[in-house]
Amino acid sequence: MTNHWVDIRNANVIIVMGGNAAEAHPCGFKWVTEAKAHNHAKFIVIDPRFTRSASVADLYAPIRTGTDITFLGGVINYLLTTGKIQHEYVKAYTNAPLIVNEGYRFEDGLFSGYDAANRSYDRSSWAYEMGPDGYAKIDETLQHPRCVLNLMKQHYSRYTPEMVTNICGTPRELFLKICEILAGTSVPNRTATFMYALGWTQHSVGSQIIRTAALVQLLLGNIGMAGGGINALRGHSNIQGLTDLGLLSNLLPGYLTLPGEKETDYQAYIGKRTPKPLRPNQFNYWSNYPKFHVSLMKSWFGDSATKENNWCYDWLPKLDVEYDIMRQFELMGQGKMNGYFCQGFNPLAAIPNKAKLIKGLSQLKYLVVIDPLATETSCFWENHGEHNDVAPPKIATEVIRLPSTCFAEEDGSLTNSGRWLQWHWKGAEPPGDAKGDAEIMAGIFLTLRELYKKEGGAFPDPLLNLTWNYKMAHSPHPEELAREYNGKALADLTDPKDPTRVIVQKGQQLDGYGQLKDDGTTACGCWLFSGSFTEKGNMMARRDNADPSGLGNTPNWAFSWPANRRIMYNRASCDPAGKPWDPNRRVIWWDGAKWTGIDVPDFKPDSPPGDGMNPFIMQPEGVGRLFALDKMAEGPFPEHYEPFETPIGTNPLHPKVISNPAARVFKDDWAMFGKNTDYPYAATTYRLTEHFHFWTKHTRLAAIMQPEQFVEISEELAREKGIRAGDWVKVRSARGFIKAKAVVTKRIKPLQVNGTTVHHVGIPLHWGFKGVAKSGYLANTLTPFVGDANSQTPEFKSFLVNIEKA
Ligand SMILES: Nc1nc2c(c(=O)[nH]1)N[C@H]1C(S)=C(S)[C@@H](COP(=O)(O)OP(=O)(O)OC[C@H]3O[C@@H](n4cnc5c(=O)[nH]c(N)nc54)[C@H](O)[C@@H]3O)O[C@H]1N2
Ligand SMILES: Nc1nc2c(c(=O)[nH]1)N[C@H]1C(S)=C(S)[C@@H](COP(=O)(O)OP(=O)(O)OC[C@H]3O[C@@H](n4cnc5c(=O)[nH]c(N)nc54)[C@H](O)[C@@H]3O)O[C@H]1N2
Ligand SMILES: [Mo]
Repeated sequence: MTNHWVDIRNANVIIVMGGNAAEAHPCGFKWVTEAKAHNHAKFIVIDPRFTRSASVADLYAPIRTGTDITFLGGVINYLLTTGKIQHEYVKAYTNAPLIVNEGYRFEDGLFSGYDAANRSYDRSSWAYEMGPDGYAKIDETLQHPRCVLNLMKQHYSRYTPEMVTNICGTPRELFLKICEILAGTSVPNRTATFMYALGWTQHSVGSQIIRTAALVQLLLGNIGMAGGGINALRGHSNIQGLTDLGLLSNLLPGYLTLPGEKETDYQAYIGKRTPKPLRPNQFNYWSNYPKFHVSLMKSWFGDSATKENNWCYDWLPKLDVEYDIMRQFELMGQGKMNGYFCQGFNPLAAIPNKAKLIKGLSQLKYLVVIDPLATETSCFWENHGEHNDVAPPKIATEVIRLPSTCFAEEDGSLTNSGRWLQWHWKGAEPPGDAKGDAEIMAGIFLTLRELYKKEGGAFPDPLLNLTWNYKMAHSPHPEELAREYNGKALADLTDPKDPTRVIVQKGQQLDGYGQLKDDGTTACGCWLFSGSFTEKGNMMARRDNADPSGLGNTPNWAFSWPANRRIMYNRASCDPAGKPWDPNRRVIWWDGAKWTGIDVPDFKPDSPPGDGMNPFIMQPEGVGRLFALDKMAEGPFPEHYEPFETPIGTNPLHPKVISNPAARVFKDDWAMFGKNTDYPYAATTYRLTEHFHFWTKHTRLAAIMQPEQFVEISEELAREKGIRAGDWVKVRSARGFIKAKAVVTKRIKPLQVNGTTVHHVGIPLHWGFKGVAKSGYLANTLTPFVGDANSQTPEFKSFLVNIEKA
């Protein structure tokens, strides 16, 4: 979230689109109710299904799955053609006036630079036109035909209300009504917030859907404002913490990135990640990259990391490709992977195309599962009749199960969607032989290190030199780990303005990442978390809910990364002169000498208004990007592409380019996509409040509340197919089938799309063959093996099925 949960209360308009917060985030959803009660906020839900969120909305609009870029592109077109944007904000705080390179083109669904053979783009023409002074060119009058605003107008002129209705199936009047309500927040003293989750991310164009919403928010001047922002509602209680700590294959902690295999030169690696400013006098935050990186390496490798050995740069793995979860299973299937560790992860249930997953797991030599429960993954080799029809004697994989605690059985911090690190305390002792995850990992590490010491082996250096200074080597305490993430001084640190004054003594915890150095005198395991465990103690354990501003930002409750900042990009909540756009939403302001306010300024604290410094300091040009330059795989402006399995079989905007031309598909998976002639219905998978994924079916009470697998269809489709409520139905895709009970509902309606009727089939995802609930099929028996071109998040939300009475 750019903002945070409590801040939703400050919004005038709330859009839940691509999510179902009432069901999947029932606790946080209370802030929507508060906004309605105290702020008379208008609450809008846009979803293929009339959800529990929709049931309390002021306005509900249906939409066909996978078409949100068209809807939001239509909103952009409405805002630009009616002029209902926050003009001063757009001109000063976005790249609207910057001029784009002459070589940039968009034609017939493709941007310039497309390489069909590799399904990827040469992105070099998606750039600014540079002036002789080395800075990007700008036209403050917004007249230049190639300034971003004019290219954007041209790009979205195709997204007319007629096109929106034709592609999304949303009735025209409803669409226009939503445009009008959103446009009402283009004035400085009204804001809208977008709350989204998987209904946006789980598409082959997921990242671009989110970007389209960000464009709407920038045009409306809603980023940086209390009650505004783009708010990703995260899933597992600590999934935000997972990405913050770099547990994706291409990341290091704090969103630093692993080198690629060609990046053998340390200086070149650092140089590439420390971009030069694109506008005069712009401060670029990533100029701090070397400080973060060197401090990370000092944290990991201590005295072994020296300037002379480039802080052990050669010890970092170098990536040939990204090892996302789909690639991992692709490699398993090709027999290129020997062993696999699953910690708190049940991929057989969670990843698309079950048949492909079973094939992969069956080819492993060994599989280690670290989990409190007997999951489907750990039991993939068991025969469960129609629900898991495998032949155990043919599977040679050795499966090792290590029983772990669950989060409630240990101390630690959870980072919520609003970026708050909140400390929690153990609620119960672990049962039986279960051990905490840290203890299990420590055990594996210490044993491996011992083996390397005794027997040697290829490349032992990083293992033998890893810092491991815990009181109990076999079981690091969560507080010890948290202190490492915060970071400490390795030498006395002095005040840059007065070198005789020591501000942090050698060995002490740092106050925040502002104190990090690139000379080896600081260690820090994750710069974003610096400030969370200082000499004053555990900031994550703070529980003071005082709210002096009345805007709900409670600065002494837990710790919010970065730097305890509650609203990101908050410099943009003030006009260029440093005065808050809205006197009732004063977040920060310029007091004549410095930036101050009720939040930690997201800006250089002493940089006065008018000195050329722009508010989005994470970008080298300092402004919000309407045009993304080379950052996205499929283009600098979001464009509508159909799901890989489309119920209309064409793309009405450009029939020659139907689906995302830059999405990765493995060779054998092309043949596994279904056509609308065989599988005519649009399917989508989702959650129910009563279950959490695939593990609450192991608890009796949850199993009683939702005992049995079902799918949802409209009354119209039921009639067409002769299906009655409660009938057993068979749902088939090109990858397999499931059987479930039919729920026939008014909450799903057929939509008129591009001259045909599109029916949706709704598939809750919680069932499987382990646990105490009635055994069922894994929903991911049906889903296709393709993901978002940038994040590789699978397309779980839009695929094709057929349905018949079983
Ligand atoms: N009770 C419970 N809560 C949970 C979870 C759980 O399993 N159970 N899981 C947690 C996790 S890990 C996550 S990631 C979150 C997920 O939170 P959500 O994303 O809110 O959950 P979903 O139910 O997967 O999907 C949300 C909605 O997206 C809609 N949708 C599908 N396709 C589209 C589309 O193309 N456009 C639009 N506009 N909407 C679409 C679906 O109809 C559905 O109502 O929930 C978390 N909370
Ligand atoms: N079709 C379809 N598929 C989906 C989705 C969808 O919307 N549609 N959503 C996707 C999403 S967003 C998600 S997040 C995934 C979820 O997929 P998973 O994360 O694989 O699902 P969970 O059942 O939450 O699995 C977590 C496992 O962690 C274990 N666990 C709990 N606490 C601890 C602990 O402290 N330590 C350890 N070691 N284990 C613990 C649980 O017992 C459980 O088995 O599913 C994805 N798959
Ligand atoms: Mo998730």
